[in-house]
Amino acid sequence: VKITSSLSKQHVKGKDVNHNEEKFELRAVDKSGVNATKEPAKSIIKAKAEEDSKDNSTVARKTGVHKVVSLDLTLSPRDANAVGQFGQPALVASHEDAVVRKRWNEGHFNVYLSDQIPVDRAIPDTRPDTCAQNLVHDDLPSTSVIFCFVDEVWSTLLRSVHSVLNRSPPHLLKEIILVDDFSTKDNLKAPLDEYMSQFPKVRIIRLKERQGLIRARLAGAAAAEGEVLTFLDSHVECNVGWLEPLLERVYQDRKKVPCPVIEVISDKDLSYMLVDNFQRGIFKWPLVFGWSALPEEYIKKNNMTISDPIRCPVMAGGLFSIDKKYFYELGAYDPGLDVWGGENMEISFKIWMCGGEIEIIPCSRVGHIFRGQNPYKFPKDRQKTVERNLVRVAEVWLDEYKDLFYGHGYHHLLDRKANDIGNLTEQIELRKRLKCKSFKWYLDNVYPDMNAPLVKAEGQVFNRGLRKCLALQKGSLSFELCDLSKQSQHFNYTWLRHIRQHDLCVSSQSESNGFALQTCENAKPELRWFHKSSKAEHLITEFVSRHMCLEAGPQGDTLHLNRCVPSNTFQKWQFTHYHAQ
Ligand code: LR7
Ligand code: MN
Repeated sequence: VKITSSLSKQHVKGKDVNHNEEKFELRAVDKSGVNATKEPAKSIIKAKAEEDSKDNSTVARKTGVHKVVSLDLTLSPRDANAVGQFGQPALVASHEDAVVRKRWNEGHFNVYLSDQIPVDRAIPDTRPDTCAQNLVHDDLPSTSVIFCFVDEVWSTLLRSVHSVLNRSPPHLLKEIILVDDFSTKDNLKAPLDEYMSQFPKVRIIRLKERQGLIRARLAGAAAAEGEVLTFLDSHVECNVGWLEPLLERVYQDRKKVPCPVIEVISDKDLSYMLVDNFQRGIFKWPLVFGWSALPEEYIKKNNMTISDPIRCPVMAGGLFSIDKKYFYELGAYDPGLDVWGGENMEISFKIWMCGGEIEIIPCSRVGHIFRGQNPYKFPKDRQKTVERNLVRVAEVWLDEYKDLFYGHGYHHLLDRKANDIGNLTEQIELRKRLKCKSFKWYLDNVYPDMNAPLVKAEGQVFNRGLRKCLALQKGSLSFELCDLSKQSQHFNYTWLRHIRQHDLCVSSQSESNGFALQTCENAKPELRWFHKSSKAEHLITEFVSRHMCLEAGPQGDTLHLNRCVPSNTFQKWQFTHYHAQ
């Protein structure tokens, strides 16, 4: 499987955002919230609190509320003619193409252009209309914002930091922690220290060797003093009013893990683009992150509006808030995960299976530059690094469903000798200690629209030439008249490509062109049979192992391997039920 990021880019709305200055200024006037207009608790909060109290997990607190603070500290005066101002697409003249291309690889986006855009540019307020009227509590917890970076582009790193400083209510922003994951660029050393020294809230932590984003986040979390941790990628722009809606959810229930809507900052023209509504994070096999719209019926059934929190089976990974104590109760991240990838699956499964919830909060919006490639080096092979991370996650969290992970192109990872995944004891212990629910529970309750059949096919194995079914009796295989009631005729064709009855698997023996029965073992390649099922052939196809086909003898007294001949019906097999191709 090639690991790509194609799925991970949010679908950008067909219609462009309103880059209208007027609208922007209109919103920006709404600074009243800074001094908290104390209005009675009503509407949204009340409705939500009632809804939440149904599960008894929320402590109802009686404090004041105010309208969400929609401030943007550097709003005026602003140079309306600056490049990229208000999130508009910025253009470079054609004679600059060469320099754009030359500097592209510094960050795998238009670095040349980014450097010309003000570090505190305005962006359009893309929240649904009702968001600015929402009420949040006066005594929200404070947060530490943690940015990890390795060789981040100067202008995008600064823009990320400024967007937090300018658009977060100061009393809620405990600090900004920049974790430098052993960058090599000179400007990220003394010049960055110097630049950030003008902001007392910004702290820089320097890692002494490259740790990867997962352990870098752990280092940031360990140093954090806020009650809530807020993780962000280092090439983002937080939008107006982004923070309070996140903290409000944590306040209502410390086991809620809210994520902002991640909008798209174009890698080419750096414009700020809206994404579709009702999007949630999902995964497909083999644990590939993606976005998918909530099912229409679900939206109707729950009377959802575009500003309601969206339950989210998995998070994208980079942008979320979490109660600091809760983060540690969950065992934080598996520190054995390297560099990049998989940690979003790990924390998502952990949160849901161990009693928490992940939500996307449409009233909180943060732009992110989606890049075609990672602009930094992986200490080891990228593909292998990500695969190893995913195997760790699969082995700890997926239970019997890990077969689906391996079965989607990762069979080779079952060979532990070739793939050292490190020690998992602590992670497995943690799951036990936290008494987390099963992966089946997660699928049934959190992601019911996920199709996850445990076997690819099951039932009788009918041979077309012989017109009889395979049977396993007294430890050996034979053919019998098909009889649905006989358990001896029931086999599974698994994701690991085993033809299996209980613990026994059909194995090919290349020397003798025969077969044998063996105890099923994941790592043995001789137990894997490639079985293509296609509707066109009425699901009757071959079992292929080592380029040879499983064949029944004409009298039904043998079962052997033979050269594959498409017209040979004694090589055609059919299971009763097929759950997946
Ligand atoms: O070794 C590293 N050390 C780091 O500090 C590698 C990366 N990093 C930093 C890096 O500088 C950046 O700030 O970690 C951050 C994330 O790395 P990216 O931007 O290269 O990741 P990404 O945006 O391609 O990938 C997404 O998936 C990752 C899986 O490990 C992380 O969870 C990222 O945080 C995550 N990004 C998002 O969720 C933003 C939305 C993208 C989507 C979908
Ligand atoms: Mn990123």
